[in-house]
Amino acid sequence: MTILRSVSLIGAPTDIGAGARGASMGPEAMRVANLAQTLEGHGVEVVDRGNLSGPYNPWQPPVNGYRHLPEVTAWNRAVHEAVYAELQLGRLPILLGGDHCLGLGSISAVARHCREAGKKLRVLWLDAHADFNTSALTPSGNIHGMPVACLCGFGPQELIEIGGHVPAISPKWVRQIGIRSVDEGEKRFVHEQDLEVFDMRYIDEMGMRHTMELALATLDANTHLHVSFDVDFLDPEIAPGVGTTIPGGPTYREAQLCMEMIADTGRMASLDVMELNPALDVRNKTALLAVDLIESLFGKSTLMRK
Ligand code: B3U
Ligand code: MN
Ligand code: MN
Repeated sequence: MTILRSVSLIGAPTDIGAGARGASMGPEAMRVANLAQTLEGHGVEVVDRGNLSGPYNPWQPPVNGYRHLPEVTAWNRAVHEAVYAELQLGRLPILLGGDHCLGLGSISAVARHCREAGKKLRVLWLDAHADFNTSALTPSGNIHGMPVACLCGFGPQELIEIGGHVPAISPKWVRQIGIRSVDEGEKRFVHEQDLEVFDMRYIDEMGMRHTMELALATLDANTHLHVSFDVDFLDPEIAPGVGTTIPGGPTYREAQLCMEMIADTGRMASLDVMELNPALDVRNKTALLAVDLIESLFGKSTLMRK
């Protein structure tokens, strides 16, 4: 397998784009759940870069359709630089969120790296939500509901240009999996932009195996695979520690298979673990589950495979 085996953990302790407080404690909960030690147990070299810093959360209502836009911009700039620096070193960055607005900083860095290295990019967006809102469509103003739209060039100037190239990515490069909560206007926009969405209805009918076969089709040796894992992707029965629980998500077995099939490609070269909210968790079980699933992403499976 050609998985990059040198990993850098980057903590981004903020809930600046979220609708509930607490995702700012996500990075520490992942460390307490032994993420680094667990990966080392699988032969992965791990360096923990510690936490980024940025503005505190002023908890204000939306201004022109956005909550905390200047603060969101500052955090995403920090994330962009940190993720880009690790990619330049040939390492695999794992961004520990933090809310999902930071997927913008992370994926814009990955896209910049791919542009410069002449690589193709595939983004797997594992989430209950499409995160494809704009200021005109959002019901909340929370920017964690907008990162995919911003990456595709639909958003405020200061956010869409973070990676220097607008748009950072094309909707064609994205596959969304596990989606089950999309706002009305957002739904129309997803169709308009032709985002490829494997929602829960699709997974129910076709199964996780077929879903992942399609989502991972046409990867080649020159493809950088980025996984953006919003922990609310998982069913809340197994993962209560997130700000917006949406019932009817993937079970433990479905989530494991999803991660194992990603690992089998050998192409994953960057990862976000977002929206973990320890304030809403039960004895850190959601963080422990996330670590368990990340182990599978790095190639652990029940039986040895060749
Ligand atoms: N779509 C809603 C809710 C939401 C999106 N992402 C999360 N929640 N975590 C919104 O506010 O944009
Ligand atoms: Mn999300
Ligand atoms: Mn979500």
